Amino acid sequence: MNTVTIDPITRIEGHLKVELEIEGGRVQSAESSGTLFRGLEEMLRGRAPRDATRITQRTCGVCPAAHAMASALALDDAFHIKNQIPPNGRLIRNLLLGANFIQSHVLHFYHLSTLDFVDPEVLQKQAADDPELASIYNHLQSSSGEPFGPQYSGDYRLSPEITADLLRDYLQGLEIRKKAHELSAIFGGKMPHNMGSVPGGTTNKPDLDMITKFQARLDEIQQFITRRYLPGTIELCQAYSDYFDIGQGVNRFLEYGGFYLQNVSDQALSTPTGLKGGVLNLEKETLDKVNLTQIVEEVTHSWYSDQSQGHPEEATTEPRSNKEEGYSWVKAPRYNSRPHEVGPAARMMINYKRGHQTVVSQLQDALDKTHADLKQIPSVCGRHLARAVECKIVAQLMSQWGEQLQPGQPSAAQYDIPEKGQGVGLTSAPRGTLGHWLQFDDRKITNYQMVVPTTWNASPRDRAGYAGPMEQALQGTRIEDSDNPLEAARIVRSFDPCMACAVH
Ligand code: NFE
Ligand code: MG
Repeated sequence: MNTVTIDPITRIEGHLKVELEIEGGRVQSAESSGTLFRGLEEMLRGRAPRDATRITQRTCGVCPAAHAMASALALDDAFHIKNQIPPNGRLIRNLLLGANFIQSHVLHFYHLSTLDFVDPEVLQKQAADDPELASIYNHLQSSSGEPFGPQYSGDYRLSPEITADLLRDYLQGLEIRKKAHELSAIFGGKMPHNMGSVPGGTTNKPDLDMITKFQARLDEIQQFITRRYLPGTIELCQAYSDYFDIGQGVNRFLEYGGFYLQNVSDQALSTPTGLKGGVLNLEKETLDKVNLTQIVEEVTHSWYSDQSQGHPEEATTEPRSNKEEGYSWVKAPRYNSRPHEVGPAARMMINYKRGHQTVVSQLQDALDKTHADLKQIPSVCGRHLARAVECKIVAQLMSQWGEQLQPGQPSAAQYDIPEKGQGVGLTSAPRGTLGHWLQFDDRKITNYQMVVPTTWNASPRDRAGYAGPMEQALQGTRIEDSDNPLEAARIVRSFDPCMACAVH
C-alpha cells in the first residue's frame, strides 16, 4: 500500500488535503480534509438578525450572492414577509445570484480547471505569432510559473489549435468575469459582498439606465458562453471521453431548487423556481421531493463536539481540535443517512429528469455532441459539461428576468422586526444547494447554521462509515504514476470545491 498525500490541492478555493491509499495502481480509499477552521456561524451568535446578510457573504468571495440570497430568504421567513417581496426585489435577487453563477462557472473552467488539460509548451511554439499567447508566455517566464504551476502534468491530448483557443479564452474569461462582476455592481453596488440583497427585497429601484447597462453586458457574456465556453468544454470532453467514466461518486444527488419565479408563499420547496429541486437516486432510478427533516450533519470524523451534530435547527458548531477520530473541519451532511452529491451535475440531471424543457434540450444536445449518456454526468467530464450547460441556461433566464423588471417601481417590502423568530432560506448556489437556518430572541441571533454545497461534496466519513462524495469519486481510480497523480487532481477539481465555504 502506497500513501499519496496532496496537500494543498491548488487551483481550488481554500485549504484542502487529500490522502490516497493506492494499491496495484488503484485508489483503495481516500480521505479529504478541510484543514482550516473559521467559525462564522459562532460569530453570528448575539448579532442583530439583519447582520446575517452582510456577515454570511463573507463566507466566500466566490459565491457571496448565494449566501446573500439564502440569508435574506431565511430572514423573510423569520419576519413573516416572504410573500410580500415586490417583483423587482425577487427579480433583482435572481439577477445578482445569476451574475454570481456566471463569474463562478467561468472562473472554474478557465482559471482553475483547464490548466489540467492544456500543455503550456504549446505557448512557447505559438507565442511568436500571437500577442495574447505571448502575454501569457512572458508572464510565465517572469514568474516561477504561477498560476500554471507547479502542477501535476502530462496526458495532453488537445490539438495545438484547441489548446491555443482555450488559452486565449483563459484571458477572455477574465474580461467576462469582470463584466459579470459589473452586472452584480449595477444592482448590488459591488462585487464581492453585494449591498443589494436585504430582507424584504433589494436596496435599489431599477431604472431604464440600469436595465440597459445590464442587458448590454449580459448580451456580451451570453455570446462568450455560447460561442466559446460551451463549445470549448465540449471539445475538451471529446478529447478526454474516458473521463466520462472516471470520478463517478455516490450516485445520490440533492438540490433544493433556486431562482424563485414567484414569492415563497407557503414553503420554499413547493415554490416554482428557475431551476428545480429534487432527490435523485441513479442506482434505484428514483426521483423524490426534498424533505428537509432528512438533513442531518454528522461530526464523527469532524473536529466538532457531539452537540454540533444533528438537524440544522438543533445543531451548533463547537470546535474540538483534539478529537482523535477527527480528520477534517468539514462536517458531514447526510440526507436520509447517506452522502449526496450537490452541484451543477446534480442540478442538471434532476432538472432533466423533471422535464425542465430548456435543460432537456440543452443538456441532450451537449451529451449528443460528446457521445455521452445522462448516467455519465457524475464524472470528471460530466461535471464540466453540466456546469457549462447550466451557465448558458442561467444567462438565458437572466435575460428574461431583466425584461420583467419594472422601472421606478419599489423593490423592497416594509416590515417590523419581531422580538423572536426562526427561518430557513434555501437556494441554488454555483457549487450546489445551500441552506441557512436561523433562530433569534430579543432581536439577537441565538443560533445560525449553514449547510453549504462543498460541505456536502467534500465531507469526511460519517458514523456508519460512508465516505463523502468526493472521497467515493476518488476510490477505485487508476493512478498511472503515484508521483504525478493527475487523475486525482482532475477528479477533485471537477467538483469545484470551495473549502472556505465548506468550513465556514
Ligand atoms: Ni465559496 Fe459556495 C458556492 C456556497 S460552495 S463557493 O457555490 O454556498 O460550498
Ligand atoms: Mg454549517
